[in-house]
Amino acid sequence: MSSAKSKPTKKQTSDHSAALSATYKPSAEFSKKARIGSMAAYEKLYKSSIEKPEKFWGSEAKELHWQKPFSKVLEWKCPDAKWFTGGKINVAENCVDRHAKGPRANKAAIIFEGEPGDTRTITYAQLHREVCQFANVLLKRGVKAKDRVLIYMPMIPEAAVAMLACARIGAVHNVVFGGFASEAILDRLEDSGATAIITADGGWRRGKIIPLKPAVDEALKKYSKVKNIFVVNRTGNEVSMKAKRDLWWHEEMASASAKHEPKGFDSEHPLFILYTSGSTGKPKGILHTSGGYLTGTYSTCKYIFDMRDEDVYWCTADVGWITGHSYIVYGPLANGATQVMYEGAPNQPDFGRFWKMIEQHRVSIFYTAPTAIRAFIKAGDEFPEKYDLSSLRLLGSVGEPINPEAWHWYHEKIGGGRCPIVDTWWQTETGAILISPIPGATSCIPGTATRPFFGIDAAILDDAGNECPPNVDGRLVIRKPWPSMTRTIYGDKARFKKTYFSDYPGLYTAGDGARRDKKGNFWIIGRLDDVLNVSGHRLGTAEIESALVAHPAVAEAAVVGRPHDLKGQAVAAFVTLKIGYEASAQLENELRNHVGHVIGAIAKPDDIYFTPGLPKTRSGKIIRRLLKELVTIGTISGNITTLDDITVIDHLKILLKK
Ligand code: 7RM
Repeated sequence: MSSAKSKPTKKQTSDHSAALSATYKPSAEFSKKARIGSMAAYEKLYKSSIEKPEKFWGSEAKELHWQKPFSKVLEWKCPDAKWFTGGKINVAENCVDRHAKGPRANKAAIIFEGEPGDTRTITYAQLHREVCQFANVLLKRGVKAKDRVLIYMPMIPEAAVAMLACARIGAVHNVVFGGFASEAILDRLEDSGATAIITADGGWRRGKIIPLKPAVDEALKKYSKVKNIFVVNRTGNEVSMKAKRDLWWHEEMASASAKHEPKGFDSEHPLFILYTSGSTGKPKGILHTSGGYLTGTYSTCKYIFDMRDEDVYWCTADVGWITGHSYIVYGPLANGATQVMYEGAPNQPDFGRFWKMIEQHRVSIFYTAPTAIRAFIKAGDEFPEKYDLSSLRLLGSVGEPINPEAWHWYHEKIGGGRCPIVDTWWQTETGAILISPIPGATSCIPGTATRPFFGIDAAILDDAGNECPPNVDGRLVIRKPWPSMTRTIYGDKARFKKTYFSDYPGLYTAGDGARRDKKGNFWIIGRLDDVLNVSGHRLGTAEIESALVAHPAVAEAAVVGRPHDLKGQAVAAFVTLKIGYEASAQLENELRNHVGHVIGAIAKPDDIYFTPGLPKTRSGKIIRRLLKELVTIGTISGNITTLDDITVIDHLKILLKK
């Protein structure tokens, strides 16, 4: 197997930092089989895709099934994009019928594993049947094209069936993450004007039933437009069913026909709304449409995950996030992939669960988040070491910059040193991955998402709108429209224009800080509100965090700025330690010096707080805003409804009083 290992170009020495910045070229074996097998091939296609984006995207779109071919690839009048105009497409037909009616009919589409250990394999033919049936259920109950349908479900195949059935009849789904409370449901119902809800009695999480239906009932006390609630029987816990309004999924399905002809919708027909937090105010309803979104997710899956019929793909995200929409439902199914879907927690019954599932289902492509990787590092190497992970050939990362320490652990302990890691940068708004290695071509360097995807014209600009020279921080922008870009903030075009298209005329601003190195690799620093300015030096909180996490004692770290008389801002670090390490003044000092050593004295944290946990959103993003409030005003004034564990805040308040 050693010939297949991707080798660091720098000699692996005892020098820790040299190993951390090594470059990993894909193995010859991997490149040979890949669609894009060399950097020269990437450069060539990238160049032509940027010179003629409409040609590239047009030919990608043509790999999908159009009921009526499009006459024009793009109509762009900033901020309004129309892709594949004149074309009629049915998204569900592309994700399901196309495969169900061909040689993939009896291929597994979804290999489901419930947290208690129950498993179910759904072939494309079976998926087709279920999607058609549920489409008929929705139609029978009066759901029409463009109606909004709220989906609040656990990670079970019915969630994908529900989304696809909406897409099939042209209804607009709004998936609300199952971890959100009734208030979040109510906000979204009101903003979207939804008239139907699809939910379940509950789902399994950490060995317990998490009820879902009661939160829906609670929200509906203050919202009256919902005509029907469809309820999947997953956990068997008792739920109250309101006569006529509330319907059991299995009862509705039992009498529904499996015959449904998919109608073609305009390419710009709305597909879904997904709410995402902005820097201020209420969540934004990011709207995505049909033909362009499907083209983007299809094409990125094909090139970035290099998906093959023989692959078993697993993305550990929840369907409640954009990653679940694009890289569980639409992208992989449009590619006819076989994928694993898992209901529960990564540590149920212990931190070996994921690795056991990879062994059992022979997973070959695995896509997860840095926050999960750090939790696994903290739990200990003995978990992955117990299992055979040799089926893996490609790893992916998403959601935040991956710190080199986590990258190396992922590469060695999970990838066995042989799997490329695609560090994929994108956003709810971008719909699909925009910056990422192409695994058979790009040399991976821990910490960089490397180069833009085909057709993506990414750049880094200074405040005046000039392109930053290499290694100088600026704002990440996308200069040309791309098919899977969001079309609006639902019901608020003005906010859409202001948030994304007003910093620089005609360009999309991502809200992330980034820099490019001399080779053209993009290093994402983080949200611009997370950038510190210490004595005139710009520092990414992620950089300091990465340095802290590289210390053997540190499991996870979050860094924020606080006002400082002399420096402008001082660095405050919140640190959780790995098991076996204890907080002490000595360790505090050691960490300070460590950061000074890795980045420079300027980045040494002024304050270090040792804490058992960090405030996170339910998708695992650290909420630095709360930490920032704590260190600046000593308390929390803002909204904490997105917080996963409220007790963390109480603990931090006590810590800061000391
Ligand atoms: C897919 C997703 C978007 C924000 C984005 C970044 C951060 C995501 C990476 C990343 C560095 C990455 N959508 N982000 N991926 N930063 N490297 N590979 O997470 O809408 O929920 O978040 O996440 O700050 O702007 S999202």
